[in-house]
Amino acid sequence: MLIVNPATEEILADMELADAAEVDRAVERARRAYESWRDVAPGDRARLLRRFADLVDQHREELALLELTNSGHPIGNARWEAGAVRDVLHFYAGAPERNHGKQIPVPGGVDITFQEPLGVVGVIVPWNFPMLIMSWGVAPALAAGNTVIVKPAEWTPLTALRLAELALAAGLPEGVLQVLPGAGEVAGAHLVEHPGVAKIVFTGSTEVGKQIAAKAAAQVKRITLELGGKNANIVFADSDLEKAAKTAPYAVFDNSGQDCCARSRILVQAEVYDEFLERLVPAVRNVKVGDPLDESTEMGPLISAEHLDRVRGFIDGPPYLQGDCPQGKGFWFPPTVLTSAVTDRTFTEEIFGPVVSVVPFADEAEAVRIANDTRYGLSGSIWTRDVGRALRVARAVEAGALSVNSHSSVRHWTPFGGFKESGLGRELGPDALSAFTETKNVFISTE
Ligand code: TXE
Repeated sequence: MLIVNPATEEILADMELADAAEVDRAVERARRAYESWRDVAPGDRARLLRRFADLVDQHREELALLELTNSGHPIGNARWEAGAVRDVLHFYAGAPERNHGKQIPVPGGVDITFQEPLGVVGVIVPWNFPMLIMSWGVAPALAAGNTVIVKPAEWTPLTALRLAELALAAGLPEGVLQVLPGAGEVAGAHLVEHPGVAKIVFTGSTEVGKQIAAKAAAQVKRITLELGGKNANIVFADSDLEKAAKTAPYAVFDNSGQDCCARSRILVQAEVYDEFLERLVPAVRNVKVGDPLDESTEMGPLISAEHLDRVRGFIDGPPYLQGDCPQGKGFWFPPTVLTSAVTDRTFTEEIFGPVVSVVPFADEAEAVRIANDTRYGLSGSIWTRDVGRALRVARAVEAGALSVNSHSSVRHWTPFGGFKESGLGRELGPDALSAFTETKNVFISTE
């Protein structure tokens, strides 16, 4: 399969895709590696993960440029992502030595629990944040004593392959972390169905997530799912309107809108609706779209020609506002603002492109009703100066990661994941380890 730079359409590599037999061999290697990796002393496992993190840090610029070339991310974003991969590895490097069980008082003996690793974990990664999302599954899985097979997205395998090389160079034993480029329906599906794989971590579309959940259920296989989003950015009349309008474009056009946390529905209280739109226009026009290598670029291209067609297909009338983007080679789409009705497809479906819809609402109850009127429930923002309202709305919105007077969704210290059809389970934060371990209870009689 040809791997293409989405900003230039230059061919970067011709990648061989793994077939089912190759997945079988990788699972066999991972199972063998698991036999010794699970028994590596926690302090030694921690040291290896720290060394891996240090190598990522030393290769930060190289990884950033590779991600930029393969995914079209602006250089500033790509550098941040490489730094975030390092931070996630460091954070979970602290976990093996703190992965304690409990001693529970019971009559007639002593009762203790152990946090046992699961075995081989399959991590199926999307193309929107290839190395970052890979690290969210890999770091806690390895820390807990599992071995991992990563199946990167077809279009974006390059940083994943480089990270696997760095892991080996850091001293992780052969077979502990493997990366297998392959097609979703072939290598991905085979990993999900393989009885030797104990758990699947999947980030991608809700449709594929449902198929994976159904197949995993047949084997009672453990799963964590991070799926789509159609997130609300709720702006109340009492908010700092200038800040809300200035930051709103970045909350959706960042990574060209290819972000499950994109705040692609802006809900504005009716009395400030016109004023908000007036302030939004220059903010959108100011978004710098272009060459990802240019240090001042804020938005790059879409990932592929196919995805560009999909995003274009959503726009069937004149938009309220459209910014500029490069013409010619590359998969470019301009920042686009729509004033949709709440029933429009653009307001209800995840576009996964730089398209945002703005609608008015009358009061708090209506804002919550519109925000929740979706099958998704991943993230959202609430802009208000009223603390009581901020908390009331945050509690009422059915989503897993909310921010008040901010658009921040992902921090490696805190849990991340979705309500409803946005997913199952949580990644990141201190509790992620429990998603990669099984609790074992042992009772020892003293009688
Ligand atoms: O995702 P897929 P696609 C949403 C977004 C986007 C749409 C389609 O709306 O426009 O999904 O993107 C692997 N068994 N998100 O088609 O197909 C695949 O190879 C096992 C949201 O790229 O879900 C890739 O590695 N694996 C999202 C990964 O699944 C399978 C991120 C994701 O691909 C498989 C990406 C199968 N049957 C897209 N079929 C987010 N939550 O951030 C595919 N795959």
